[in-house]
Amino acid sequence: MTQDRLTIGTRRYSSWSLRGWLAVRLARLQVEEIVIPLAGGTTPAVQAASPGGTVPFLEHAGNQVWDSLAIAEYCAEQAPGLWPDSPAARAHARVISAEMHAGFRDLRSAMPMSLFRAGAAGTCNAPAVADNIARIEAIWAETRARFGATGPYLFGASFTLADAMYAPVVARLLTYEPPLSAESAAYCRAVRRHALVAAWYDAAAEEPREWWIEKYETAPEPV
Ligand SMILES: N[C@@H](CCC(=O)N[C@@H](CS)C(=O)NCC(=O)O)C(=O)O
Repeated sequence: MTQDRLTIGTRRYSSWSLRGWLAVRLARLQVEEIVIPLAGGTTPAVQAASPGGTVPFLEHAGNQVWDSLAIAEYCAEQAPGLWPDSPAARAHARVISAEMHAGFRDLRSAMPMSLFRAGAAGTCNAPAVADNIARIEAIWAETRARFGATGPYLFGASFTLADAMYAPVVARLLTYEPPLSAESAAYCRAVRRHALVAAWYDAAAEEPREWWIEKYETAPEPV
């Protein structure tokens, strides 16, 4: 039987790891955390550690789960309540999480997650990225209008797996500071203030300097 553990990549950069880690922490799974410093391309240690060659990779109770959305679903089975309660809200949470997991490629490549990158604000105005951001803002606005009246998150007072899936998008928007509606900016602040997200940032700030990847720390060329 394997040890229960969650393998993740460098917290400053590993957006998919943040999603999986939030799900595992929301579900309160007792796992050892192993952090593999990412190389900024293919990371041999990640290839060796994970069946899918990527992180996050969860090993729990003899199960192996190597994809962030699958980890979210696994955690929801372990701790019911991580998706919204009503079937309509749950269906919506799942479809917007799936859209995030499969999409927004222009945003993801133009704005790599780098939590403390200096000089990044306002550097990316590419139309394809603006289109991705417009779609994300539309999703957030629709979701909050339909389901979010009770609190600051997508489905109200509870930080759900849908918020976990969008947390790295929030991190990118906070680093690159593109123009956002007041409502989107308020949602980003709420996510950043969540105790688990704050804990992730704090742990990322403590990572050794040797793990930094220069191309993600220097100011990006404006596009
Ligand atoms: N679809 C996967 C994508 C995971 C992914 O691409 N993770 C990156 C790190 S953020 C990775 O492991 N890259 C391979 C490497 O660094 O070698 C998921 O949702 O978990």
